[in-house]
Amino acid sequence: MAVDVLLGLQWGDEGKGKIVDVLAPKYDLIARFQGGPNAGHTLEFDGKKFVLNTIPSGIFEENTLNLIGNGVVIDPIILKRELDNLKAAGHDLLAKKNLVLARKAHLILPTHQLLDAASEKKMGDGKIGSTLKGIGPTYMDKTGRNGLRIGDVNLPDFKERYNKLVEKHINILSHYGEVDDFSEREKAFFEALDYLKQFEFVDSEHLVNKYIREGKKVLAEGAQGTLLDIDFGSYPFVTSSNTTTAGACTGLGIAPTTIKEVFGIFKAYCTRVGGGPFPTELDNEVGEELRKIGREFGATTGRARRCGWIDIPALKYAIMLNGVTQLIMMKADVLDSFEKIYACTHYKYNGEVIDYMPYDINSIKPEPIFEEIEGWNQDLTGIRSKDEIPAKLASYITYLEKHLEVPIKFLSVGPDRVQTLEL
Ligand code: 2SA
Ligand code: MG
Repeated sequence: MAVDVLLGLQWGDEGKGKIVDVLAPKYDLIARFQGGPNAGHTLEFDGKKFVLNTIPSGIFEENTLNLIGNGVVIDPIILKRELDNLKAAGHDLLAKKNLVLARKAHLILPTHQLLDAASEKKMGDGKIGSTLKGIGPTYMDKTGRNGLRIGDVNLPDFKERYNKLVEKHINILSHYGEVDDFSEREKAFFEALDYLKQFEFVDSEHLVNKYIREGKKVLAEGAQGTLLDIDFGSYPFVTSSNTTTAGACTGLGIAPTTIKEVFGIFKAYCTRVGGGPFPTELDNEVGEELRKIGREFGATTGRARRCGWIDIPALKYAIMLNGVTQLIMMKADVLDSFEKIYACTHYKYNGEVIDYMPYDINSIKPEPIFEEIEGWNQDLTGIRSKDEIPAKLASYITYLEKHLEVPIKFLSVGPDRVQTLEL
């Protein structure tokens, strides 16, 4: 058993990128297993900040290989841009040879993006609030068995396959209305593909299992969060992939029995970006303050994230679905200035008090029941060891562990690598 999984337990943006970067030295391989450039993984160290979309967060570590797994959807234009930006900052991954791509990863075409935009426009108020990166339409073509995979670029009839798929897309788009010109983007798409061909394409299932056999350590890096999972999230306001531990199996080609630790990441409060239900949302000045202090803006789209208090029933649901063995609490420092903080322990729902996430949270809103908790009211950002944790924060941690029944093993008190405490 040599694979650990790291994923988000809320609606994304829990800080997965930062923690992968911190843990990377312990691993030989870091593998992204689902999602695509809808993700924005932010890493900060040595006064520098990087946002990664498709590229795994282990690239800054020497001796760690990074894999974009078969479950990921790749926009070649965005991936090339990420690689260009990294190169300009002194990290040339082509030279370092520390990034490989799964042949079976599906490609996001320029027309997938047009379809995403057209679908969102058509839905009006009921829209998903997608990142408009073409994620949904690409996974639709994958499950619809029409998709193109990055390994296909080396096939002699790639261009014909591409044209056939684009023709299908144009047909659909013309039902929505006018088809925007995408010739510039198409040109960039093929240029980017040519560039990406210089990287090694692998069969991720064989690569990862070889690592496992050789006793090497693998970390599977999730994107988005459990409550955005296509099966178990707040459907239809979800992303189009399995963001849960199960997704690591299908998104890399590994058996469930190879998985050892499951790191579940959550914020000391909660955020959501895009549409959909959010029981503990604070649509008021407190939410505004959390957004301001926590700098809660989309790492990819810049959209303001909705903010609210921590939701224990939702976290318990996520822990169950993923088989979480260790918890990691992020952004505790964002609560430094709050005299009182709140944790939702139950919902009032349909005239009843319940402690679980019900089936329908779209048409009937669960009303959160909060417990009040004394804030620690002190600056945590300079803390570097667990002995310096204030008593009130220590009791908040114990309180959460009691409810969640899983130990909190790491605590983050700021965006920098060094602001991470092992508990
Ligand atoms: P999509 O684009 O089809 O996956 O959108 C569907 C829903 O999933 C949400 N989603 C996200 N939520 C939080 N963070 C994400 N990544 C970026 C970030 C988002 C950004 O790190 O900040 O920059 O706005 C992410 N990706 C997808 C999305 O909001 C929809 O609700
Ligand atoms: Mg993010």
